[in-house]
Amino acid sequence: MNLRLILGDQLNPAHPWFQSTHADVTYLLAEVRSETDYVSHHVQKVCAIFRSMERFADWLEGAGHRVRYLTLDDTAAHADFPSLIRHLLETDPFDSFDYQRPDEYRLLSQFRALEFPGVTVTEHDTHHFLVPFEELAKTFPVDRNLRMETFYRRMRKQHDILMDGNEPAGGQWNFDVANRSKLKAADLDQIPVPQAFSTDVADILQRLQRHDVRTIGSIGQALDWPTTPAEAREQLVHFCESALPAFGTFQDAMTDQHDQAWLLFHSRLSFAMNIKMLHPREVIDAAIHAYQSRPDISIEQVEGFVRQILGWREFIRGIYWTRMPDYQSLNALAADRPLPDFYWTGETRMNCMRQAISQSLERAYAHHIQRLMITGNFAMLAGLDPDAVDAWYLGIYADAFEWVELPNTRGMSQFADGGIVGSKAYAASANYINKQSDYCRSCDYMAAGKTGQDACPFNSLYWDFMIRHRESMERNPRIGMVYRNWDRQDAESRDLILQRAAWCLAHINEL
Ligand code: FAD
Ligand code: DLZ
Ligand code: SF4
Repeated sequence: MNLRLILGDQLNPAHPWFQSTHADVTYLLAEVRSETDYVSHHVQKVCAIFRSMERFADWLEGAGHRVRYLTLDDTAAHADFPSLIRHLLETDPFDSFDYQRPDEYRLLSQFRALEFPGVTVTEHDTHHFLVPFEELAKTFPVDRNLRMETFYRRMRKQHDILMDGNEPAGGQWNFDVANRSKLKAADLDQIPVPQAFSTDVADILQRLQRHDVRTIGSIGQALDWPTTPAEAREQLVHFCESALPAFGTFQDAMTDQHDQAWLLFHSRLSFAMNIKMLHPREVIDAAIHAYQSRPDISIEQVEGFVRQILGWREFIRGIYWTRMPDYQSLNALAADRPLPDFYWTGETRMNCMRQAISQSLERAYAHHIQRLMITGNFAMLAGLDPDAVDAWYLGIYADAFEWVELPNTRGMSQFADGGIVGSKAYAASANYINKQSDYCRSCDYMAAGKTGQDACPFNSLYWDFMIRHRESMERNPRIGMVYRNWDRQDAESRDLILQRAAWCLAHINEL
């Protein structure tokens, strides 16, 4: 008898395990406290994972497999997977235990240490990523400075994606410069209505309450996330039809002037991909098919989208697995300030932060530029402790799993890895936020102000950050110019800016 574990982010119906049925194999899906508790998750994330697990179990059963689904009620006596699995192996006549390789260092270490007398333990691949696990060490050597762009071009060639023979389709590898438009009033009409879902999760909410599971954020009447591969595919089709035609153009734009400002032209497919309901290659192929069959989708749009999945997503995973476990404690900028309360409430006078945090609490979602240039940028400028920042990002987003959250947060956004993911810190003042959004127009603070109580905190904090880290940052030729601008200002102005920053840091919860 063989017991096979399927984790909450391993719901891949195309996995080789499920291609034939075996009477001696039992599939196990289990709600377990170690997973609900390793961080405070958003309530929508837990509900979306549990409902997707249940529906996956139903599908497996319908396809003729033997399945055990254990809820929190059934697993209450077991704190984690090793304890639960030991119990199951002792109470039923299983002689082998199989698992798919977890996408997280913590669980992988736990599973590789499992030993049960008389039971064979076997690890299997998840068959989900485009770079095979065994090739990660060769593809992402630890002794080399890696850049996403180089990796991405190699992936395009290797998988023959958006290629004209040996040349990139459209004559350019990267249309990033075409992806920076601000939304003008006339563009707001183009923002599509997102695909919505409304799954009843009242029973799960009751279960979470019964077991005192601590969650963050809110949930409306029903769950607005896909919970089956069919629903995820609906979301993909809807995205290609309605948002892909402008995805690249407005990839970095932000607004608070529209009902769908929280999503704009983004796909919200990360959750479905990360729990493996949807294969990244299927998403890439669907976008390219739409581009090839529809004249209103230009290469700039589709390339921008493909780059995120074929490039960034795979690159980030490679960094995670080749740099862990050291990576999780890197703190190159020695940041140590606690997270201000407004990260948990959204209650701040800074409009950009209020919008990004409130929608995250309300929807378990923020789009990339909000995560990077608003909440992430503020955290880095203010010197917030990267452990606290990681825990926030890992908990609040429905798509957050450590392999993808950690290098994005600690690396790309906080520069705590000292430049492994990106070549420079994404530090920005109000100037950038004002250029990419209309947040500043309805903010209590003055985007142009650097000193005094009304001045935008991002401005003085930006300079304070740059001065705090001058020695290391100035070595980067892409940043040297910034210091020449600073040095040109008179001493009194510089002093006032740093005083304003000191006030902001001392009164951070009042901002
Ligand atoms: P779209 O804008 O529609 O992009 C399409 C897809 O590209 C995404 O679904 C995603 O799979 C992929 N993608 C885009 N950017 C990245 C990236 N930088 N890394 C990996 N994949 C990417 N993404 C997660 O999936 N989980 C996380 O926990 C996560 N944490 C992040 C934390 C920070 C601080 C930052 C700056 C980014 C983080 N990202 C994370 C990356 C990115 O912000 C999200 O993938 C994206 O916002 C998800 O929304 P979407 O599906 O609408 O993406
Ligand atoms: C995130 C999550 C949560 C909240 N709960 C469960 C669970 O009860 N059972 C389960 O199998 N998986 C859950 N997950 C997803 C796991 O935490 C995820 O598989 C690991 O973090 C590896 O990526
Ligand atoms: Fe954010 Fe500053 Fe603009 Fe206000 S003025 S929205 S705080 S960048």
